[in-house]
Amino acid sequence: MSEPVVLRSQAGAVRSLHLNRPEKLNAFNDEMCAALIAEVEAAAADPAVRAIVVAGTGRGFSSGQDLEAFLRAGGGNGGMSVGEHLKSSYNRLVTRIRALDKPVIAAVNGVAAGVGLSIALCCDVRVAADDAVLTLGFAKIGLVPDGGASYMLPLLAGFGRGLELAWTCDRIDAHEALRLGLVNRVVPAADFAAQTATYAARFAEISPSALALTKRAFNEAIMPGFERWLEREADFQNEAAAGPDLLEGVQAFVQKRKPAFAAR
Ligand code: LHQ
Repeated sequence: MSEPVVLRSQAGAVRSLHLNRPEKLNAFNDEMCAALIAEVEAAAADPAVRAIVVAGTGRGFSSGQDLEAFLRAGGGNGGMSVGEHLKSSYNRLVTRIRALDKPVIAAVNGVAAGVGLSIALCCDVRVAADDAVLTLGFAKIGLVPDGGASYMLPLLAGFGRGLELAWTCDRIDAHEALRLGLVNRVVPAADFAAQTATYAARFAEISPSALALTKRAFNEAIMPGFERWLEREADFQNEAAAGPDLLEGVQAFVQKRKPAFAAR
């Protein structure tokens, strides 16, 4: 039997969910996204869980959408538009994470790219290994940041710095991510699991009602339009995906070459 694409473990009141497609740096296919949503729902409903950690197995947190699977599916997902695909997968996941009354901690153990980074940014707090690398990656395949990234990037890093990262897709290291406010703390890679466990355990000791109501207050104060924005973001992505650059960008990635985007 093949390994589950999301591994679940529990230590005290902390539930850890590990994305588990390490050979692809935990790139998301439909199965992994659905499994993560189901695990988040299960953790939400379980009274023994007071904090949730999302991490990756191997050297990646997640490299975003599985671009080979995307290409194999003919540049779409079972006949769905890219926007419909977003709404039925990543947007459901990040909406649930934001609405959850328990803290969700992204443990960025390694490279985080594309919608993998979006998901980390939509979690409540982020801890990164000192050898982690973050990159948006969307513009390299002719897309706009999705999965809530176009909302969270300016919120966390500021407008100019967020836009620069979204456009250039520069790879930034964990210390730069800390400086920009994209992660809360950086810990040595060699001690990542232990320090993440200690960090997460702190949240599991806080009054559950204080945690939940504070999260709701921050959500309502700063991001009341988040869900509506996800719909709009998916519209922008549909518009981007309608042009030729997405296919050129994805083919260039698979063929390990630089994309050539025509002027228009
Ligand atoms: C991968 C991937 C990957 C498949 C590495 N897929 N195999 C929404 C709606 C619709 C359409 C599309 O997308 C979206 C949302 C998105 O997430 S769009 C953005 C998708 N992600 C990216 O564009 C990132 C692509 N990957 C990269 O830029 C690099 O691989 C990163 C920066 C993540 C890591 O670089 P390296 O550390 O140098 O590793 P690598 O490039 O050598 O990757 C290792 C292997 O993983 C390699 O396979 P191979 O067989 O050659 O060893 C890659 O092909 C594979 N891989 N990301 N997203």
